[in-house]
Amino acid sequence: MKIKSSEFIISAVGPKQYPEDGLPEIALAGRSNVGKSSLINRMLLRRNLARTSAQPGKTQQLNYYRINEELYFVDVPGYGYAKVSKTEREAWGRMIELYLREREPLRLVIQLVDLRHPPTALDISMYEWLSHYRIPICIVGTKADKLSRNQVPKHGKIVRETLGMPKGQPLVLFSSETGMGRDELWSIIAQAADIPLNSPSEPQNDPQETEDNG
Ligand SMILES: Nc1nc2c(ncn2[C@@H]2O[C@H](COP(=O)(O)OP(=O)(O)O)[C@@H](O)[C@H]2O)c(=O)[nH]1
Ligand SMILES: [Mg+2]
Repeated sequence: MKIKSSEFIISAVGPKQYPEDGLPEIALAGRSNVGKSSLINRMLLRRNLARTSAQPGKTQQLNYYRINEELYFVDVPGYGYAKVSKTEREAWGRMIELYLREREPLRLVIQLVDLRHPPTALDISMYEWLSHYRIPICIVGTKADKLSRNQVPKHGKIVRETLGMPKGQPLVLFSSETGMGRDELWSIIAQAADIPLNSPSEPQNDPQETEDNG
């Protein structure tokens, strides 16, 4: 995917603030600190567009980023953050639930899990919830660079088994440090959003950059 533009649009605290242009939306979900902001930055080749926060879970909004005037990334701040009140957490949960269940332009939820450890109980319930509502999911195992080369596929297998993922469902082994998994994830996103990997307005004059996804 050629990134021609990427910009932060809004931290939405409710549906009235969601964009109305109907562009496809790709949501990023996962517990605080799992690497959502880092993944957004790496996907967009931006160093600091999505702040990699030192204060996990502080943001309680849906953060919208628009890419190439073609799609949005929606950063859904982490679940499982202990330091907010129960009332806050419940209100937040309702907002996320509504967004995930009823947002018309939503095409895919990328659920991030930390590849170093088996998915947590919260990861599992999030996954089961999304599956229950038949929301398209792609699981991304983050921080793959922190594992040795031969640990990576082993841990991938544990993630698949722990979540009970069906065979055809994608699991992308990812690293925001090295860029591992980036091309694979873009290809999944482009397919879900129904946009070309290389925009048609962009002459494909460099055949070596064209991916073979066969
Ligand atoms: N080594 C490594 N560290 C990562 C990776 N992704 C995120 N981190 C680190 O994990 C911490 C939390 O990342 P962040 O993107 O803010 O997580 P978020 O809370 O889900 O948005 C930061 O210190 C990041 O630098 C990765 O792929 N590899
Ligand atoms: Mg973040």
